[in-house]
Amino acid sequence: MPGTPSGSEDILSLVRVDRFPHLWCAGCGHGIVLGALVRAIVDRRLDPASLVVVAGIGCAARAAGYLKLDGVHATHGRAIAFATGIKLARPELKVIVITGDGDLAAIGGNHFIHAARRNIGLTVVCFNNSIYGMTSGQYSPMTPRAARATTAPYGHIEKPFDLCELAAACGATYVARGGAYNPARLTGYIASGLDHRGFAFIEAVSQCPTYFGRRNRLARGIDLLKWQKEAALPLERAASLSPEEREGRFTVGVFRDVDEPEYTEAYDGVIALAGKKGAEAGP
Ligand SMILES: Cc1ncc(C[n+]2csc(CCOP(=O)(O)OP(=O)(O)O)c2C)c(N)n1
Repeated sequence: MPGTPSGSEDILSLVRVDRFPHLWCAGCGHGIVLGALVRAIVDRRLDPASLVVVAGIGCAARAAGYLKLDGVHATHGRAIAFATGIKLARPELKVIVITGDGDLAAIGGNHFIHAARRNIGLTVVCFNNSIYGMTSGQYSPMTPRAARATTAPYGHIEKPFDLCELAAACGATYVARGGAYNPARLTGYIASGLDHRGFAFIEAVSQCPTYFGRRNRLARGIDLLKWQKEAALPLERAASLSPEEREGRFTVGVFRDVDEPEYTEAYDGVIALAGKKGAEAGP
């Protein structure tokens, strides 16, 4: 039953423990986010045979390889494109996309905005560690202004995206942000995303002590988790604060949750109509 506390046996049945030790560095947040995803699947008692996981390239994307589910480890930035094809061919499946902030918002940005606009039924979980972890710490579209990165040794001069505002503005119908600092809340957001029939986007703030933390005086995973906990601002509270008071913080909560026509359902309608027209026209 949804909401029932789940046993570790259910959780382990979804994890390829034989592939451990995993490749993530000590203190990395990606394992916590993966744990939240697994708990959400168990919580909703989803049949593993009804799930497909699609990942791009990066430390985040490697999470898909630790799941005992059918899946595709796709090319960099193209997870949503592969997932769109799978969903169109097999709309009855739940298609989960695992992606990093670079994979999703840099090279994959075009796929992201258009999938959100189409409201196609995918559950996209972005592990946002504000950096390209896998390739040794280049800045990403999510690196905060003034933060240091391998490619911004004097401080980053660009303003990052707000991925949740972007997803919602493009048309995503479920949008939420949580973080590794609060795995229970994050699990709830992912579970709601899995329940949702349209495009669900969950941003999971994660941490990279190795490349982001060390360059920004937050060298240990615990330092970054403490920073997340202090910087997280519930949406309801954020509304009453000035831009100055919100500076350096990030909002958490559910940004959007609405029911709108889902793409593959609408596409089925086109197939039915085309079949009828074809039959009327005769051979
Ligand atoms: C076409 C292409 N360009 C660049 C790369 C190199 N590359 C691999 S992973 C990656 C960035 C991954 O960053 P992110 O998605 O934020 O994930 P993280 O490793 O931080 O979890 C890049 C640029 C690649 N594999 N393919």
